[in-house]
Amino acid sequence: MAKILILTTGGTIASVQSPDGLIPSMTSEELMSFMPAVCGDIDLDILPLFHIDSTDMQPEHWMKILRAVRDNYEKYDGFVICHGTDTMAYTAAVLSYLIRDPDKPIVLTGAQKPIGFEITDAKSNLSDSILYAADPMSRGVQIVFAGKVIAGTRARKVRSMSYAAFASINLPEIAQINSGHIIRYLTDSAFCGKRGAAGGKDPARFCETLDPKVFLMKLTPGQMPELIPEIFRLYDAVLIESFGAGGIPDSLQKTLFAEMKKYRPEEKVIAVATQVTYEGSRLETYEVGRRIADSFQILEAKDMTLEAAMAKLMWILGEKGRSWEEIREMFYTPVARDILTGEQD
Ligand code: ASN
Repeated sequence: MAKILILTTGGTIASVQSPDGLIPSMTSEELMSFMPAVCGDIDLDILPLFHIDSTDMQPEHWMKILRAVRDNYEKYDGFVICHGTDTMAYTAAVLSYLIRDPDKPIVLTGAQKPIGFEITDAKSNLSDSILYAADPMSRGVQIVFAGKVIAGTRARKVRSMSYAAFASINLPEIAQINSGHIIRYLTDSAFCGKRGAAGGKDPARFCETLDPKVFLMKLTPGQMPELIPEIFRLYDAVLIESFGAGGIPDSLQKTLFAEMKKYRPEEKVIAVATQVTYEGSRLETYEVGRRIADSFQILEAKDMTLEAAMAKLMWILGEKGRSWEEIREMFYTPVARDILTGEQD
């Protein structure tokens, strides 16, 4: 009989209506009381971690989730983390880097409507997640939501109200779940393989260091450069969410480049990504992109999601003293299919 541990953190799934709006105050026992018997032969335990709207998710919460999975890893066959949808893609990305080569499934799920509402997606999301986590071929960090199984490194919240809240960006969905049947599309060893078989790698290594000082700087036309020196002062890495294939506007270039010249590339890591959802960046395409790519040692997110690029930088910089070569190599080395186009492109 598969043993699954359900970790609860709050979110809409565990929310109740209050005069001030939805609040995630349901206890884990109340949450589970709404669950119909999922499958006769799955043994479920519940571990409440906290009760927050995922808008309030912080790196300390990520560490609490990580330690709960680590401390119970040997005792269970799979994990289901009930989480608010707003920051679920960030948590999924962070866990994908901090839990390396897991040979068991670590599933994140939630809902767009509370489990106590008459019309809700919570019950199907939870039962799909439990079913997926109990399947002996499931492994790795994934989001199970609205019948889709999405790699933790590839998820993005794309709808704020309706049920199909998540999309898989620049990678097909790993699987679909239809009326209790799992249809697998990707069978890489990161997502699929017999439990306990590490595929030649050390099974599940847990990394507990993270550097949250990564700033996401979204570019907009007309932006003023005055804040840039302050961002450089406060943060260890800046992920520039630029336009289209990637580029730096003339209006910001002087200030940005002056700051970049003050530091070695490993002291302030600069990465360029795009605000376009699909297909990623290709900095060498335009002169506006080559301006930065030809003059500085920087990273490029390419087809990675912003959430994954943020989380990957936090993970890489979590260990102090890495050289620029190490940082670059780690950033471009694929983890759970987070990047398809490596440095060679
Ligand atoms: N605000 C909620 C949260 O992220 C949204 C949800 O779960 N659907 O906690």
